[in-house]
Amino acid sequence: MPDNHEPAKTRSLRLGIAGPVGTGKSSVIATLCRNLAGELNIGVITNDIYTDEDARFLRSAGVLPSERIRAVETGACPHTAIRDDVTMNLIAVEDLEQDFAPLDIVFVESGGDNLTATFSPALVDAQIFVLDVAGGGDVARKGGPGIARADLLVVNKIDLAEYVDVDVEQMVKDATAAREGAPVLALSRKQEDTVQKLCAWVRWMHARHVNGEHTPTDPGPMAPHFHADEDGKSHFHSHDGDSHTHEPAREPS
Ligand SMILES: Nc1nc2c(ncn2[C@@H]2O[C@H](COP(=O)(O)OP(=O)(O)OP(=O)(O)O)[C@@H](O)[C@H]2O)c(=O)[nH]1
Ligand SMILES: [Mg+2]
Repeated sequence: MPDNHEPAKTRSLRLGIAGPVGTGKSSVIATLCRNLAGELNIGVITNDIYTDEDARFLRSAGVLPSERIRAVETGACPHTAIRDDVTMNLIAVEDLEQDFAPLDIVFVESGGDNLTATFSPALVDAQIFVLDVAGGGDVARKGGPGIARADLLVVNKIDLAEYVDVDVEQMVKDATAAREGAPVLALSRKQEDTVQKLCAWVRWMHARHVNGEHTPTDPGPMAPHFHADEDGKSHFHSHDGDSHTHEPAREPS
């Protein structure tokens, strides 16, 4: 008997882009959209604390129809919405997948945060962590969950390396050692060969996702850190396994 039900739609590859403030996350997404939108059906979710600045930047870049780029305003430290309670982001991703079905990839940009913020595997299937040479050549050696265990580590803005005295080859070598051989890509949006390598990695990850060959992995929780409340008081904050605890901060000595 013929089956009139619609065929099950394949869920998109949800690909997170994390990394410290200003390292080039939005630019990486713009570059990927510019290069891949002709072959893959793409949507984008951005995360900002108080604004939709990243979404507006991407819309103005004209790399995708603007309705495919949606902003989540987290209203709290960005890592909270990509790690502890991903509900806002999950709803945004699912709405986008439904409105533009079938999407191949949804890029989720994390708000710029500290070096250790990573996505929960409940939100994304794979994640790219973006560093840049301007943050210093030794950053890659310092490790942390995103640097060590993201699916891809990008060392961005290598066109600036000579101005900030960074040896890109050494930085990539250090990062590769910190990642025990997991992939590291030196990138500049001004160097086409590096852009093509980034696109090739994303195509490869998408194919693995479609073929059921990719298992999302958790890079691990971020390091304990301090937050300032609106009243100016700070509290200690840790993300250990499933628990998420706040304690009053110790007085500075
Ligand atoms: N020279 C150079 N500049 C770049 C490159 N990629 C990004 N930039 C610049 O770096 C700055 C920050 O880029 P964004 O893409 O906005 O960085 P971001 O990580 O999204 O920033 P936040 O969302 O604010 O954390 C911008 O001025 C970009 O033009 C690159 O490959 N080379
Ligand atoms: Mg951005």
